[in-house]
Amino acid sequence: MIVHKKLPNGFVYIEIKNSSAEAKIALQGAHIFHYKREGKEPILWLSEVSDFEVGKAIRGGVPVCWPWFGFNENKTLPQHGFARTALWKFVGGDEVDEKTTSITLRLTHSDETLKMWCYKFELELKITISDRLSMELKTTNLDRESFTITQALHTYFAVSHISDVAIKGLDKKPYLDALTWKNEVQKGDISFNQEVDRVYQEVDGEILLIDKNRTVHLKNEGSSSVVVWNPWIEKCSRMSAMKPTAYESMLCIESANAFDDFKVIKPNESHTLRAAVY
Ligand code: TA6
Repeated sequence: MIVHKKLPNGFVYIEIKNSSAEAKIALQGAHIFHYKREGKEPILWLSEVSDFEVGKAIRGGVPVCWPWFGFNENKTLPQHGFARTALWKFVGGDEVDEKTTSITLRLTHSDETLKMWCYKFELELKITISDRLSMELKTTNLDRESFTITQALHTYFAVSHISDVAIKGLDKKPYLDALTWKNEVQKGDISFNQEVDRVYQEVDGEILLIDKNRTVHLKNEGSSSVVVWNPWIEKCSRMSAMKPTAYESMLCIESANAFDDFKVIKPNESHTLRAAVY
C-alpha cells in the first residue's frame, strides 16, 4: 500500500505498509521519518517535538545531507546542504510482492539550487521497505563540468538508553574527532558517556548497534566513511526541535561520503550511496 497524505499546513508525505513493515516518508527532503517492522519497535528515532513544517528539517529519521556534509566552505550556506529541506518529486512506486514496496523520489537543479550550488544535477533516492530498510541515493551530473560532493544518510536510531548501547565494527578504524579536529584511531567498541561526533574513515564491513533487546545491522556501499554522533547533555539542550533529555534515546550512525571520502562526479556520470538497515 502506498498512500499520499497531506497535513493541514500543506506538508506532504507518503505512507507505505506491507506484510513485513511500515514507513512514512516526507516529500520534503525525501525524509524517511518512520520505519517499523511488523510486530517490532520502530528502528528510527523521531523527536517528539520535531517540526513538520514546510522549509524546516525534520529532527530524526533519515535526513539526506547533500551536496555537502557539514558546513560548506565559507559557512554561509545551510549546514548539511539544501536537499533535506527541498521539495522532491515522487517518481513512482512498485509493490514488488506482499512483503516489499519501493518508491523513488527525485530532486533536480532549479533556479534556487543553482544560486547556492552552480551545477546541474539529478538526485534520486530509491527507498525499499521490507524486513530491511534499503536506501539508494544516486547522484547524476547533468552539468558540463565535473563536480565534487560530500553527503550522508544521517540516520537517527532509537535506543533503549544511550548508556546501555555499543557500536561494533569500527575497531581500529581511523577517525576525525569533530569536537577536537584531531585524527584518532578507534580502540574496541564505541560506548557513550559524553558527546561524540566522529567521522570514521576506511570503513568497509557491517556495523552493529547492540542494544539491550535487539541488534541493528547497518551495511553501506559506495561509501567508506561513517559518522557517529550523540549530542549528550549540553549540546542537546541547545539543539533545535529536541527535548533536553532526547540524547538518552537516540544516536546517529551516518552512511557518508565525508571529508577524505568526497566524490568527484564527471559530466553524465553517477555515484550511488547505498545503505541497508536490518
Ligand atoms: O553528523 C553530526 C552533525 O554534523 C553534528 O555535528 C550535529 O550538530 C548534527 O549533525 C545535526 O546537525 P543539524 O544541522 O541537523 O542540527
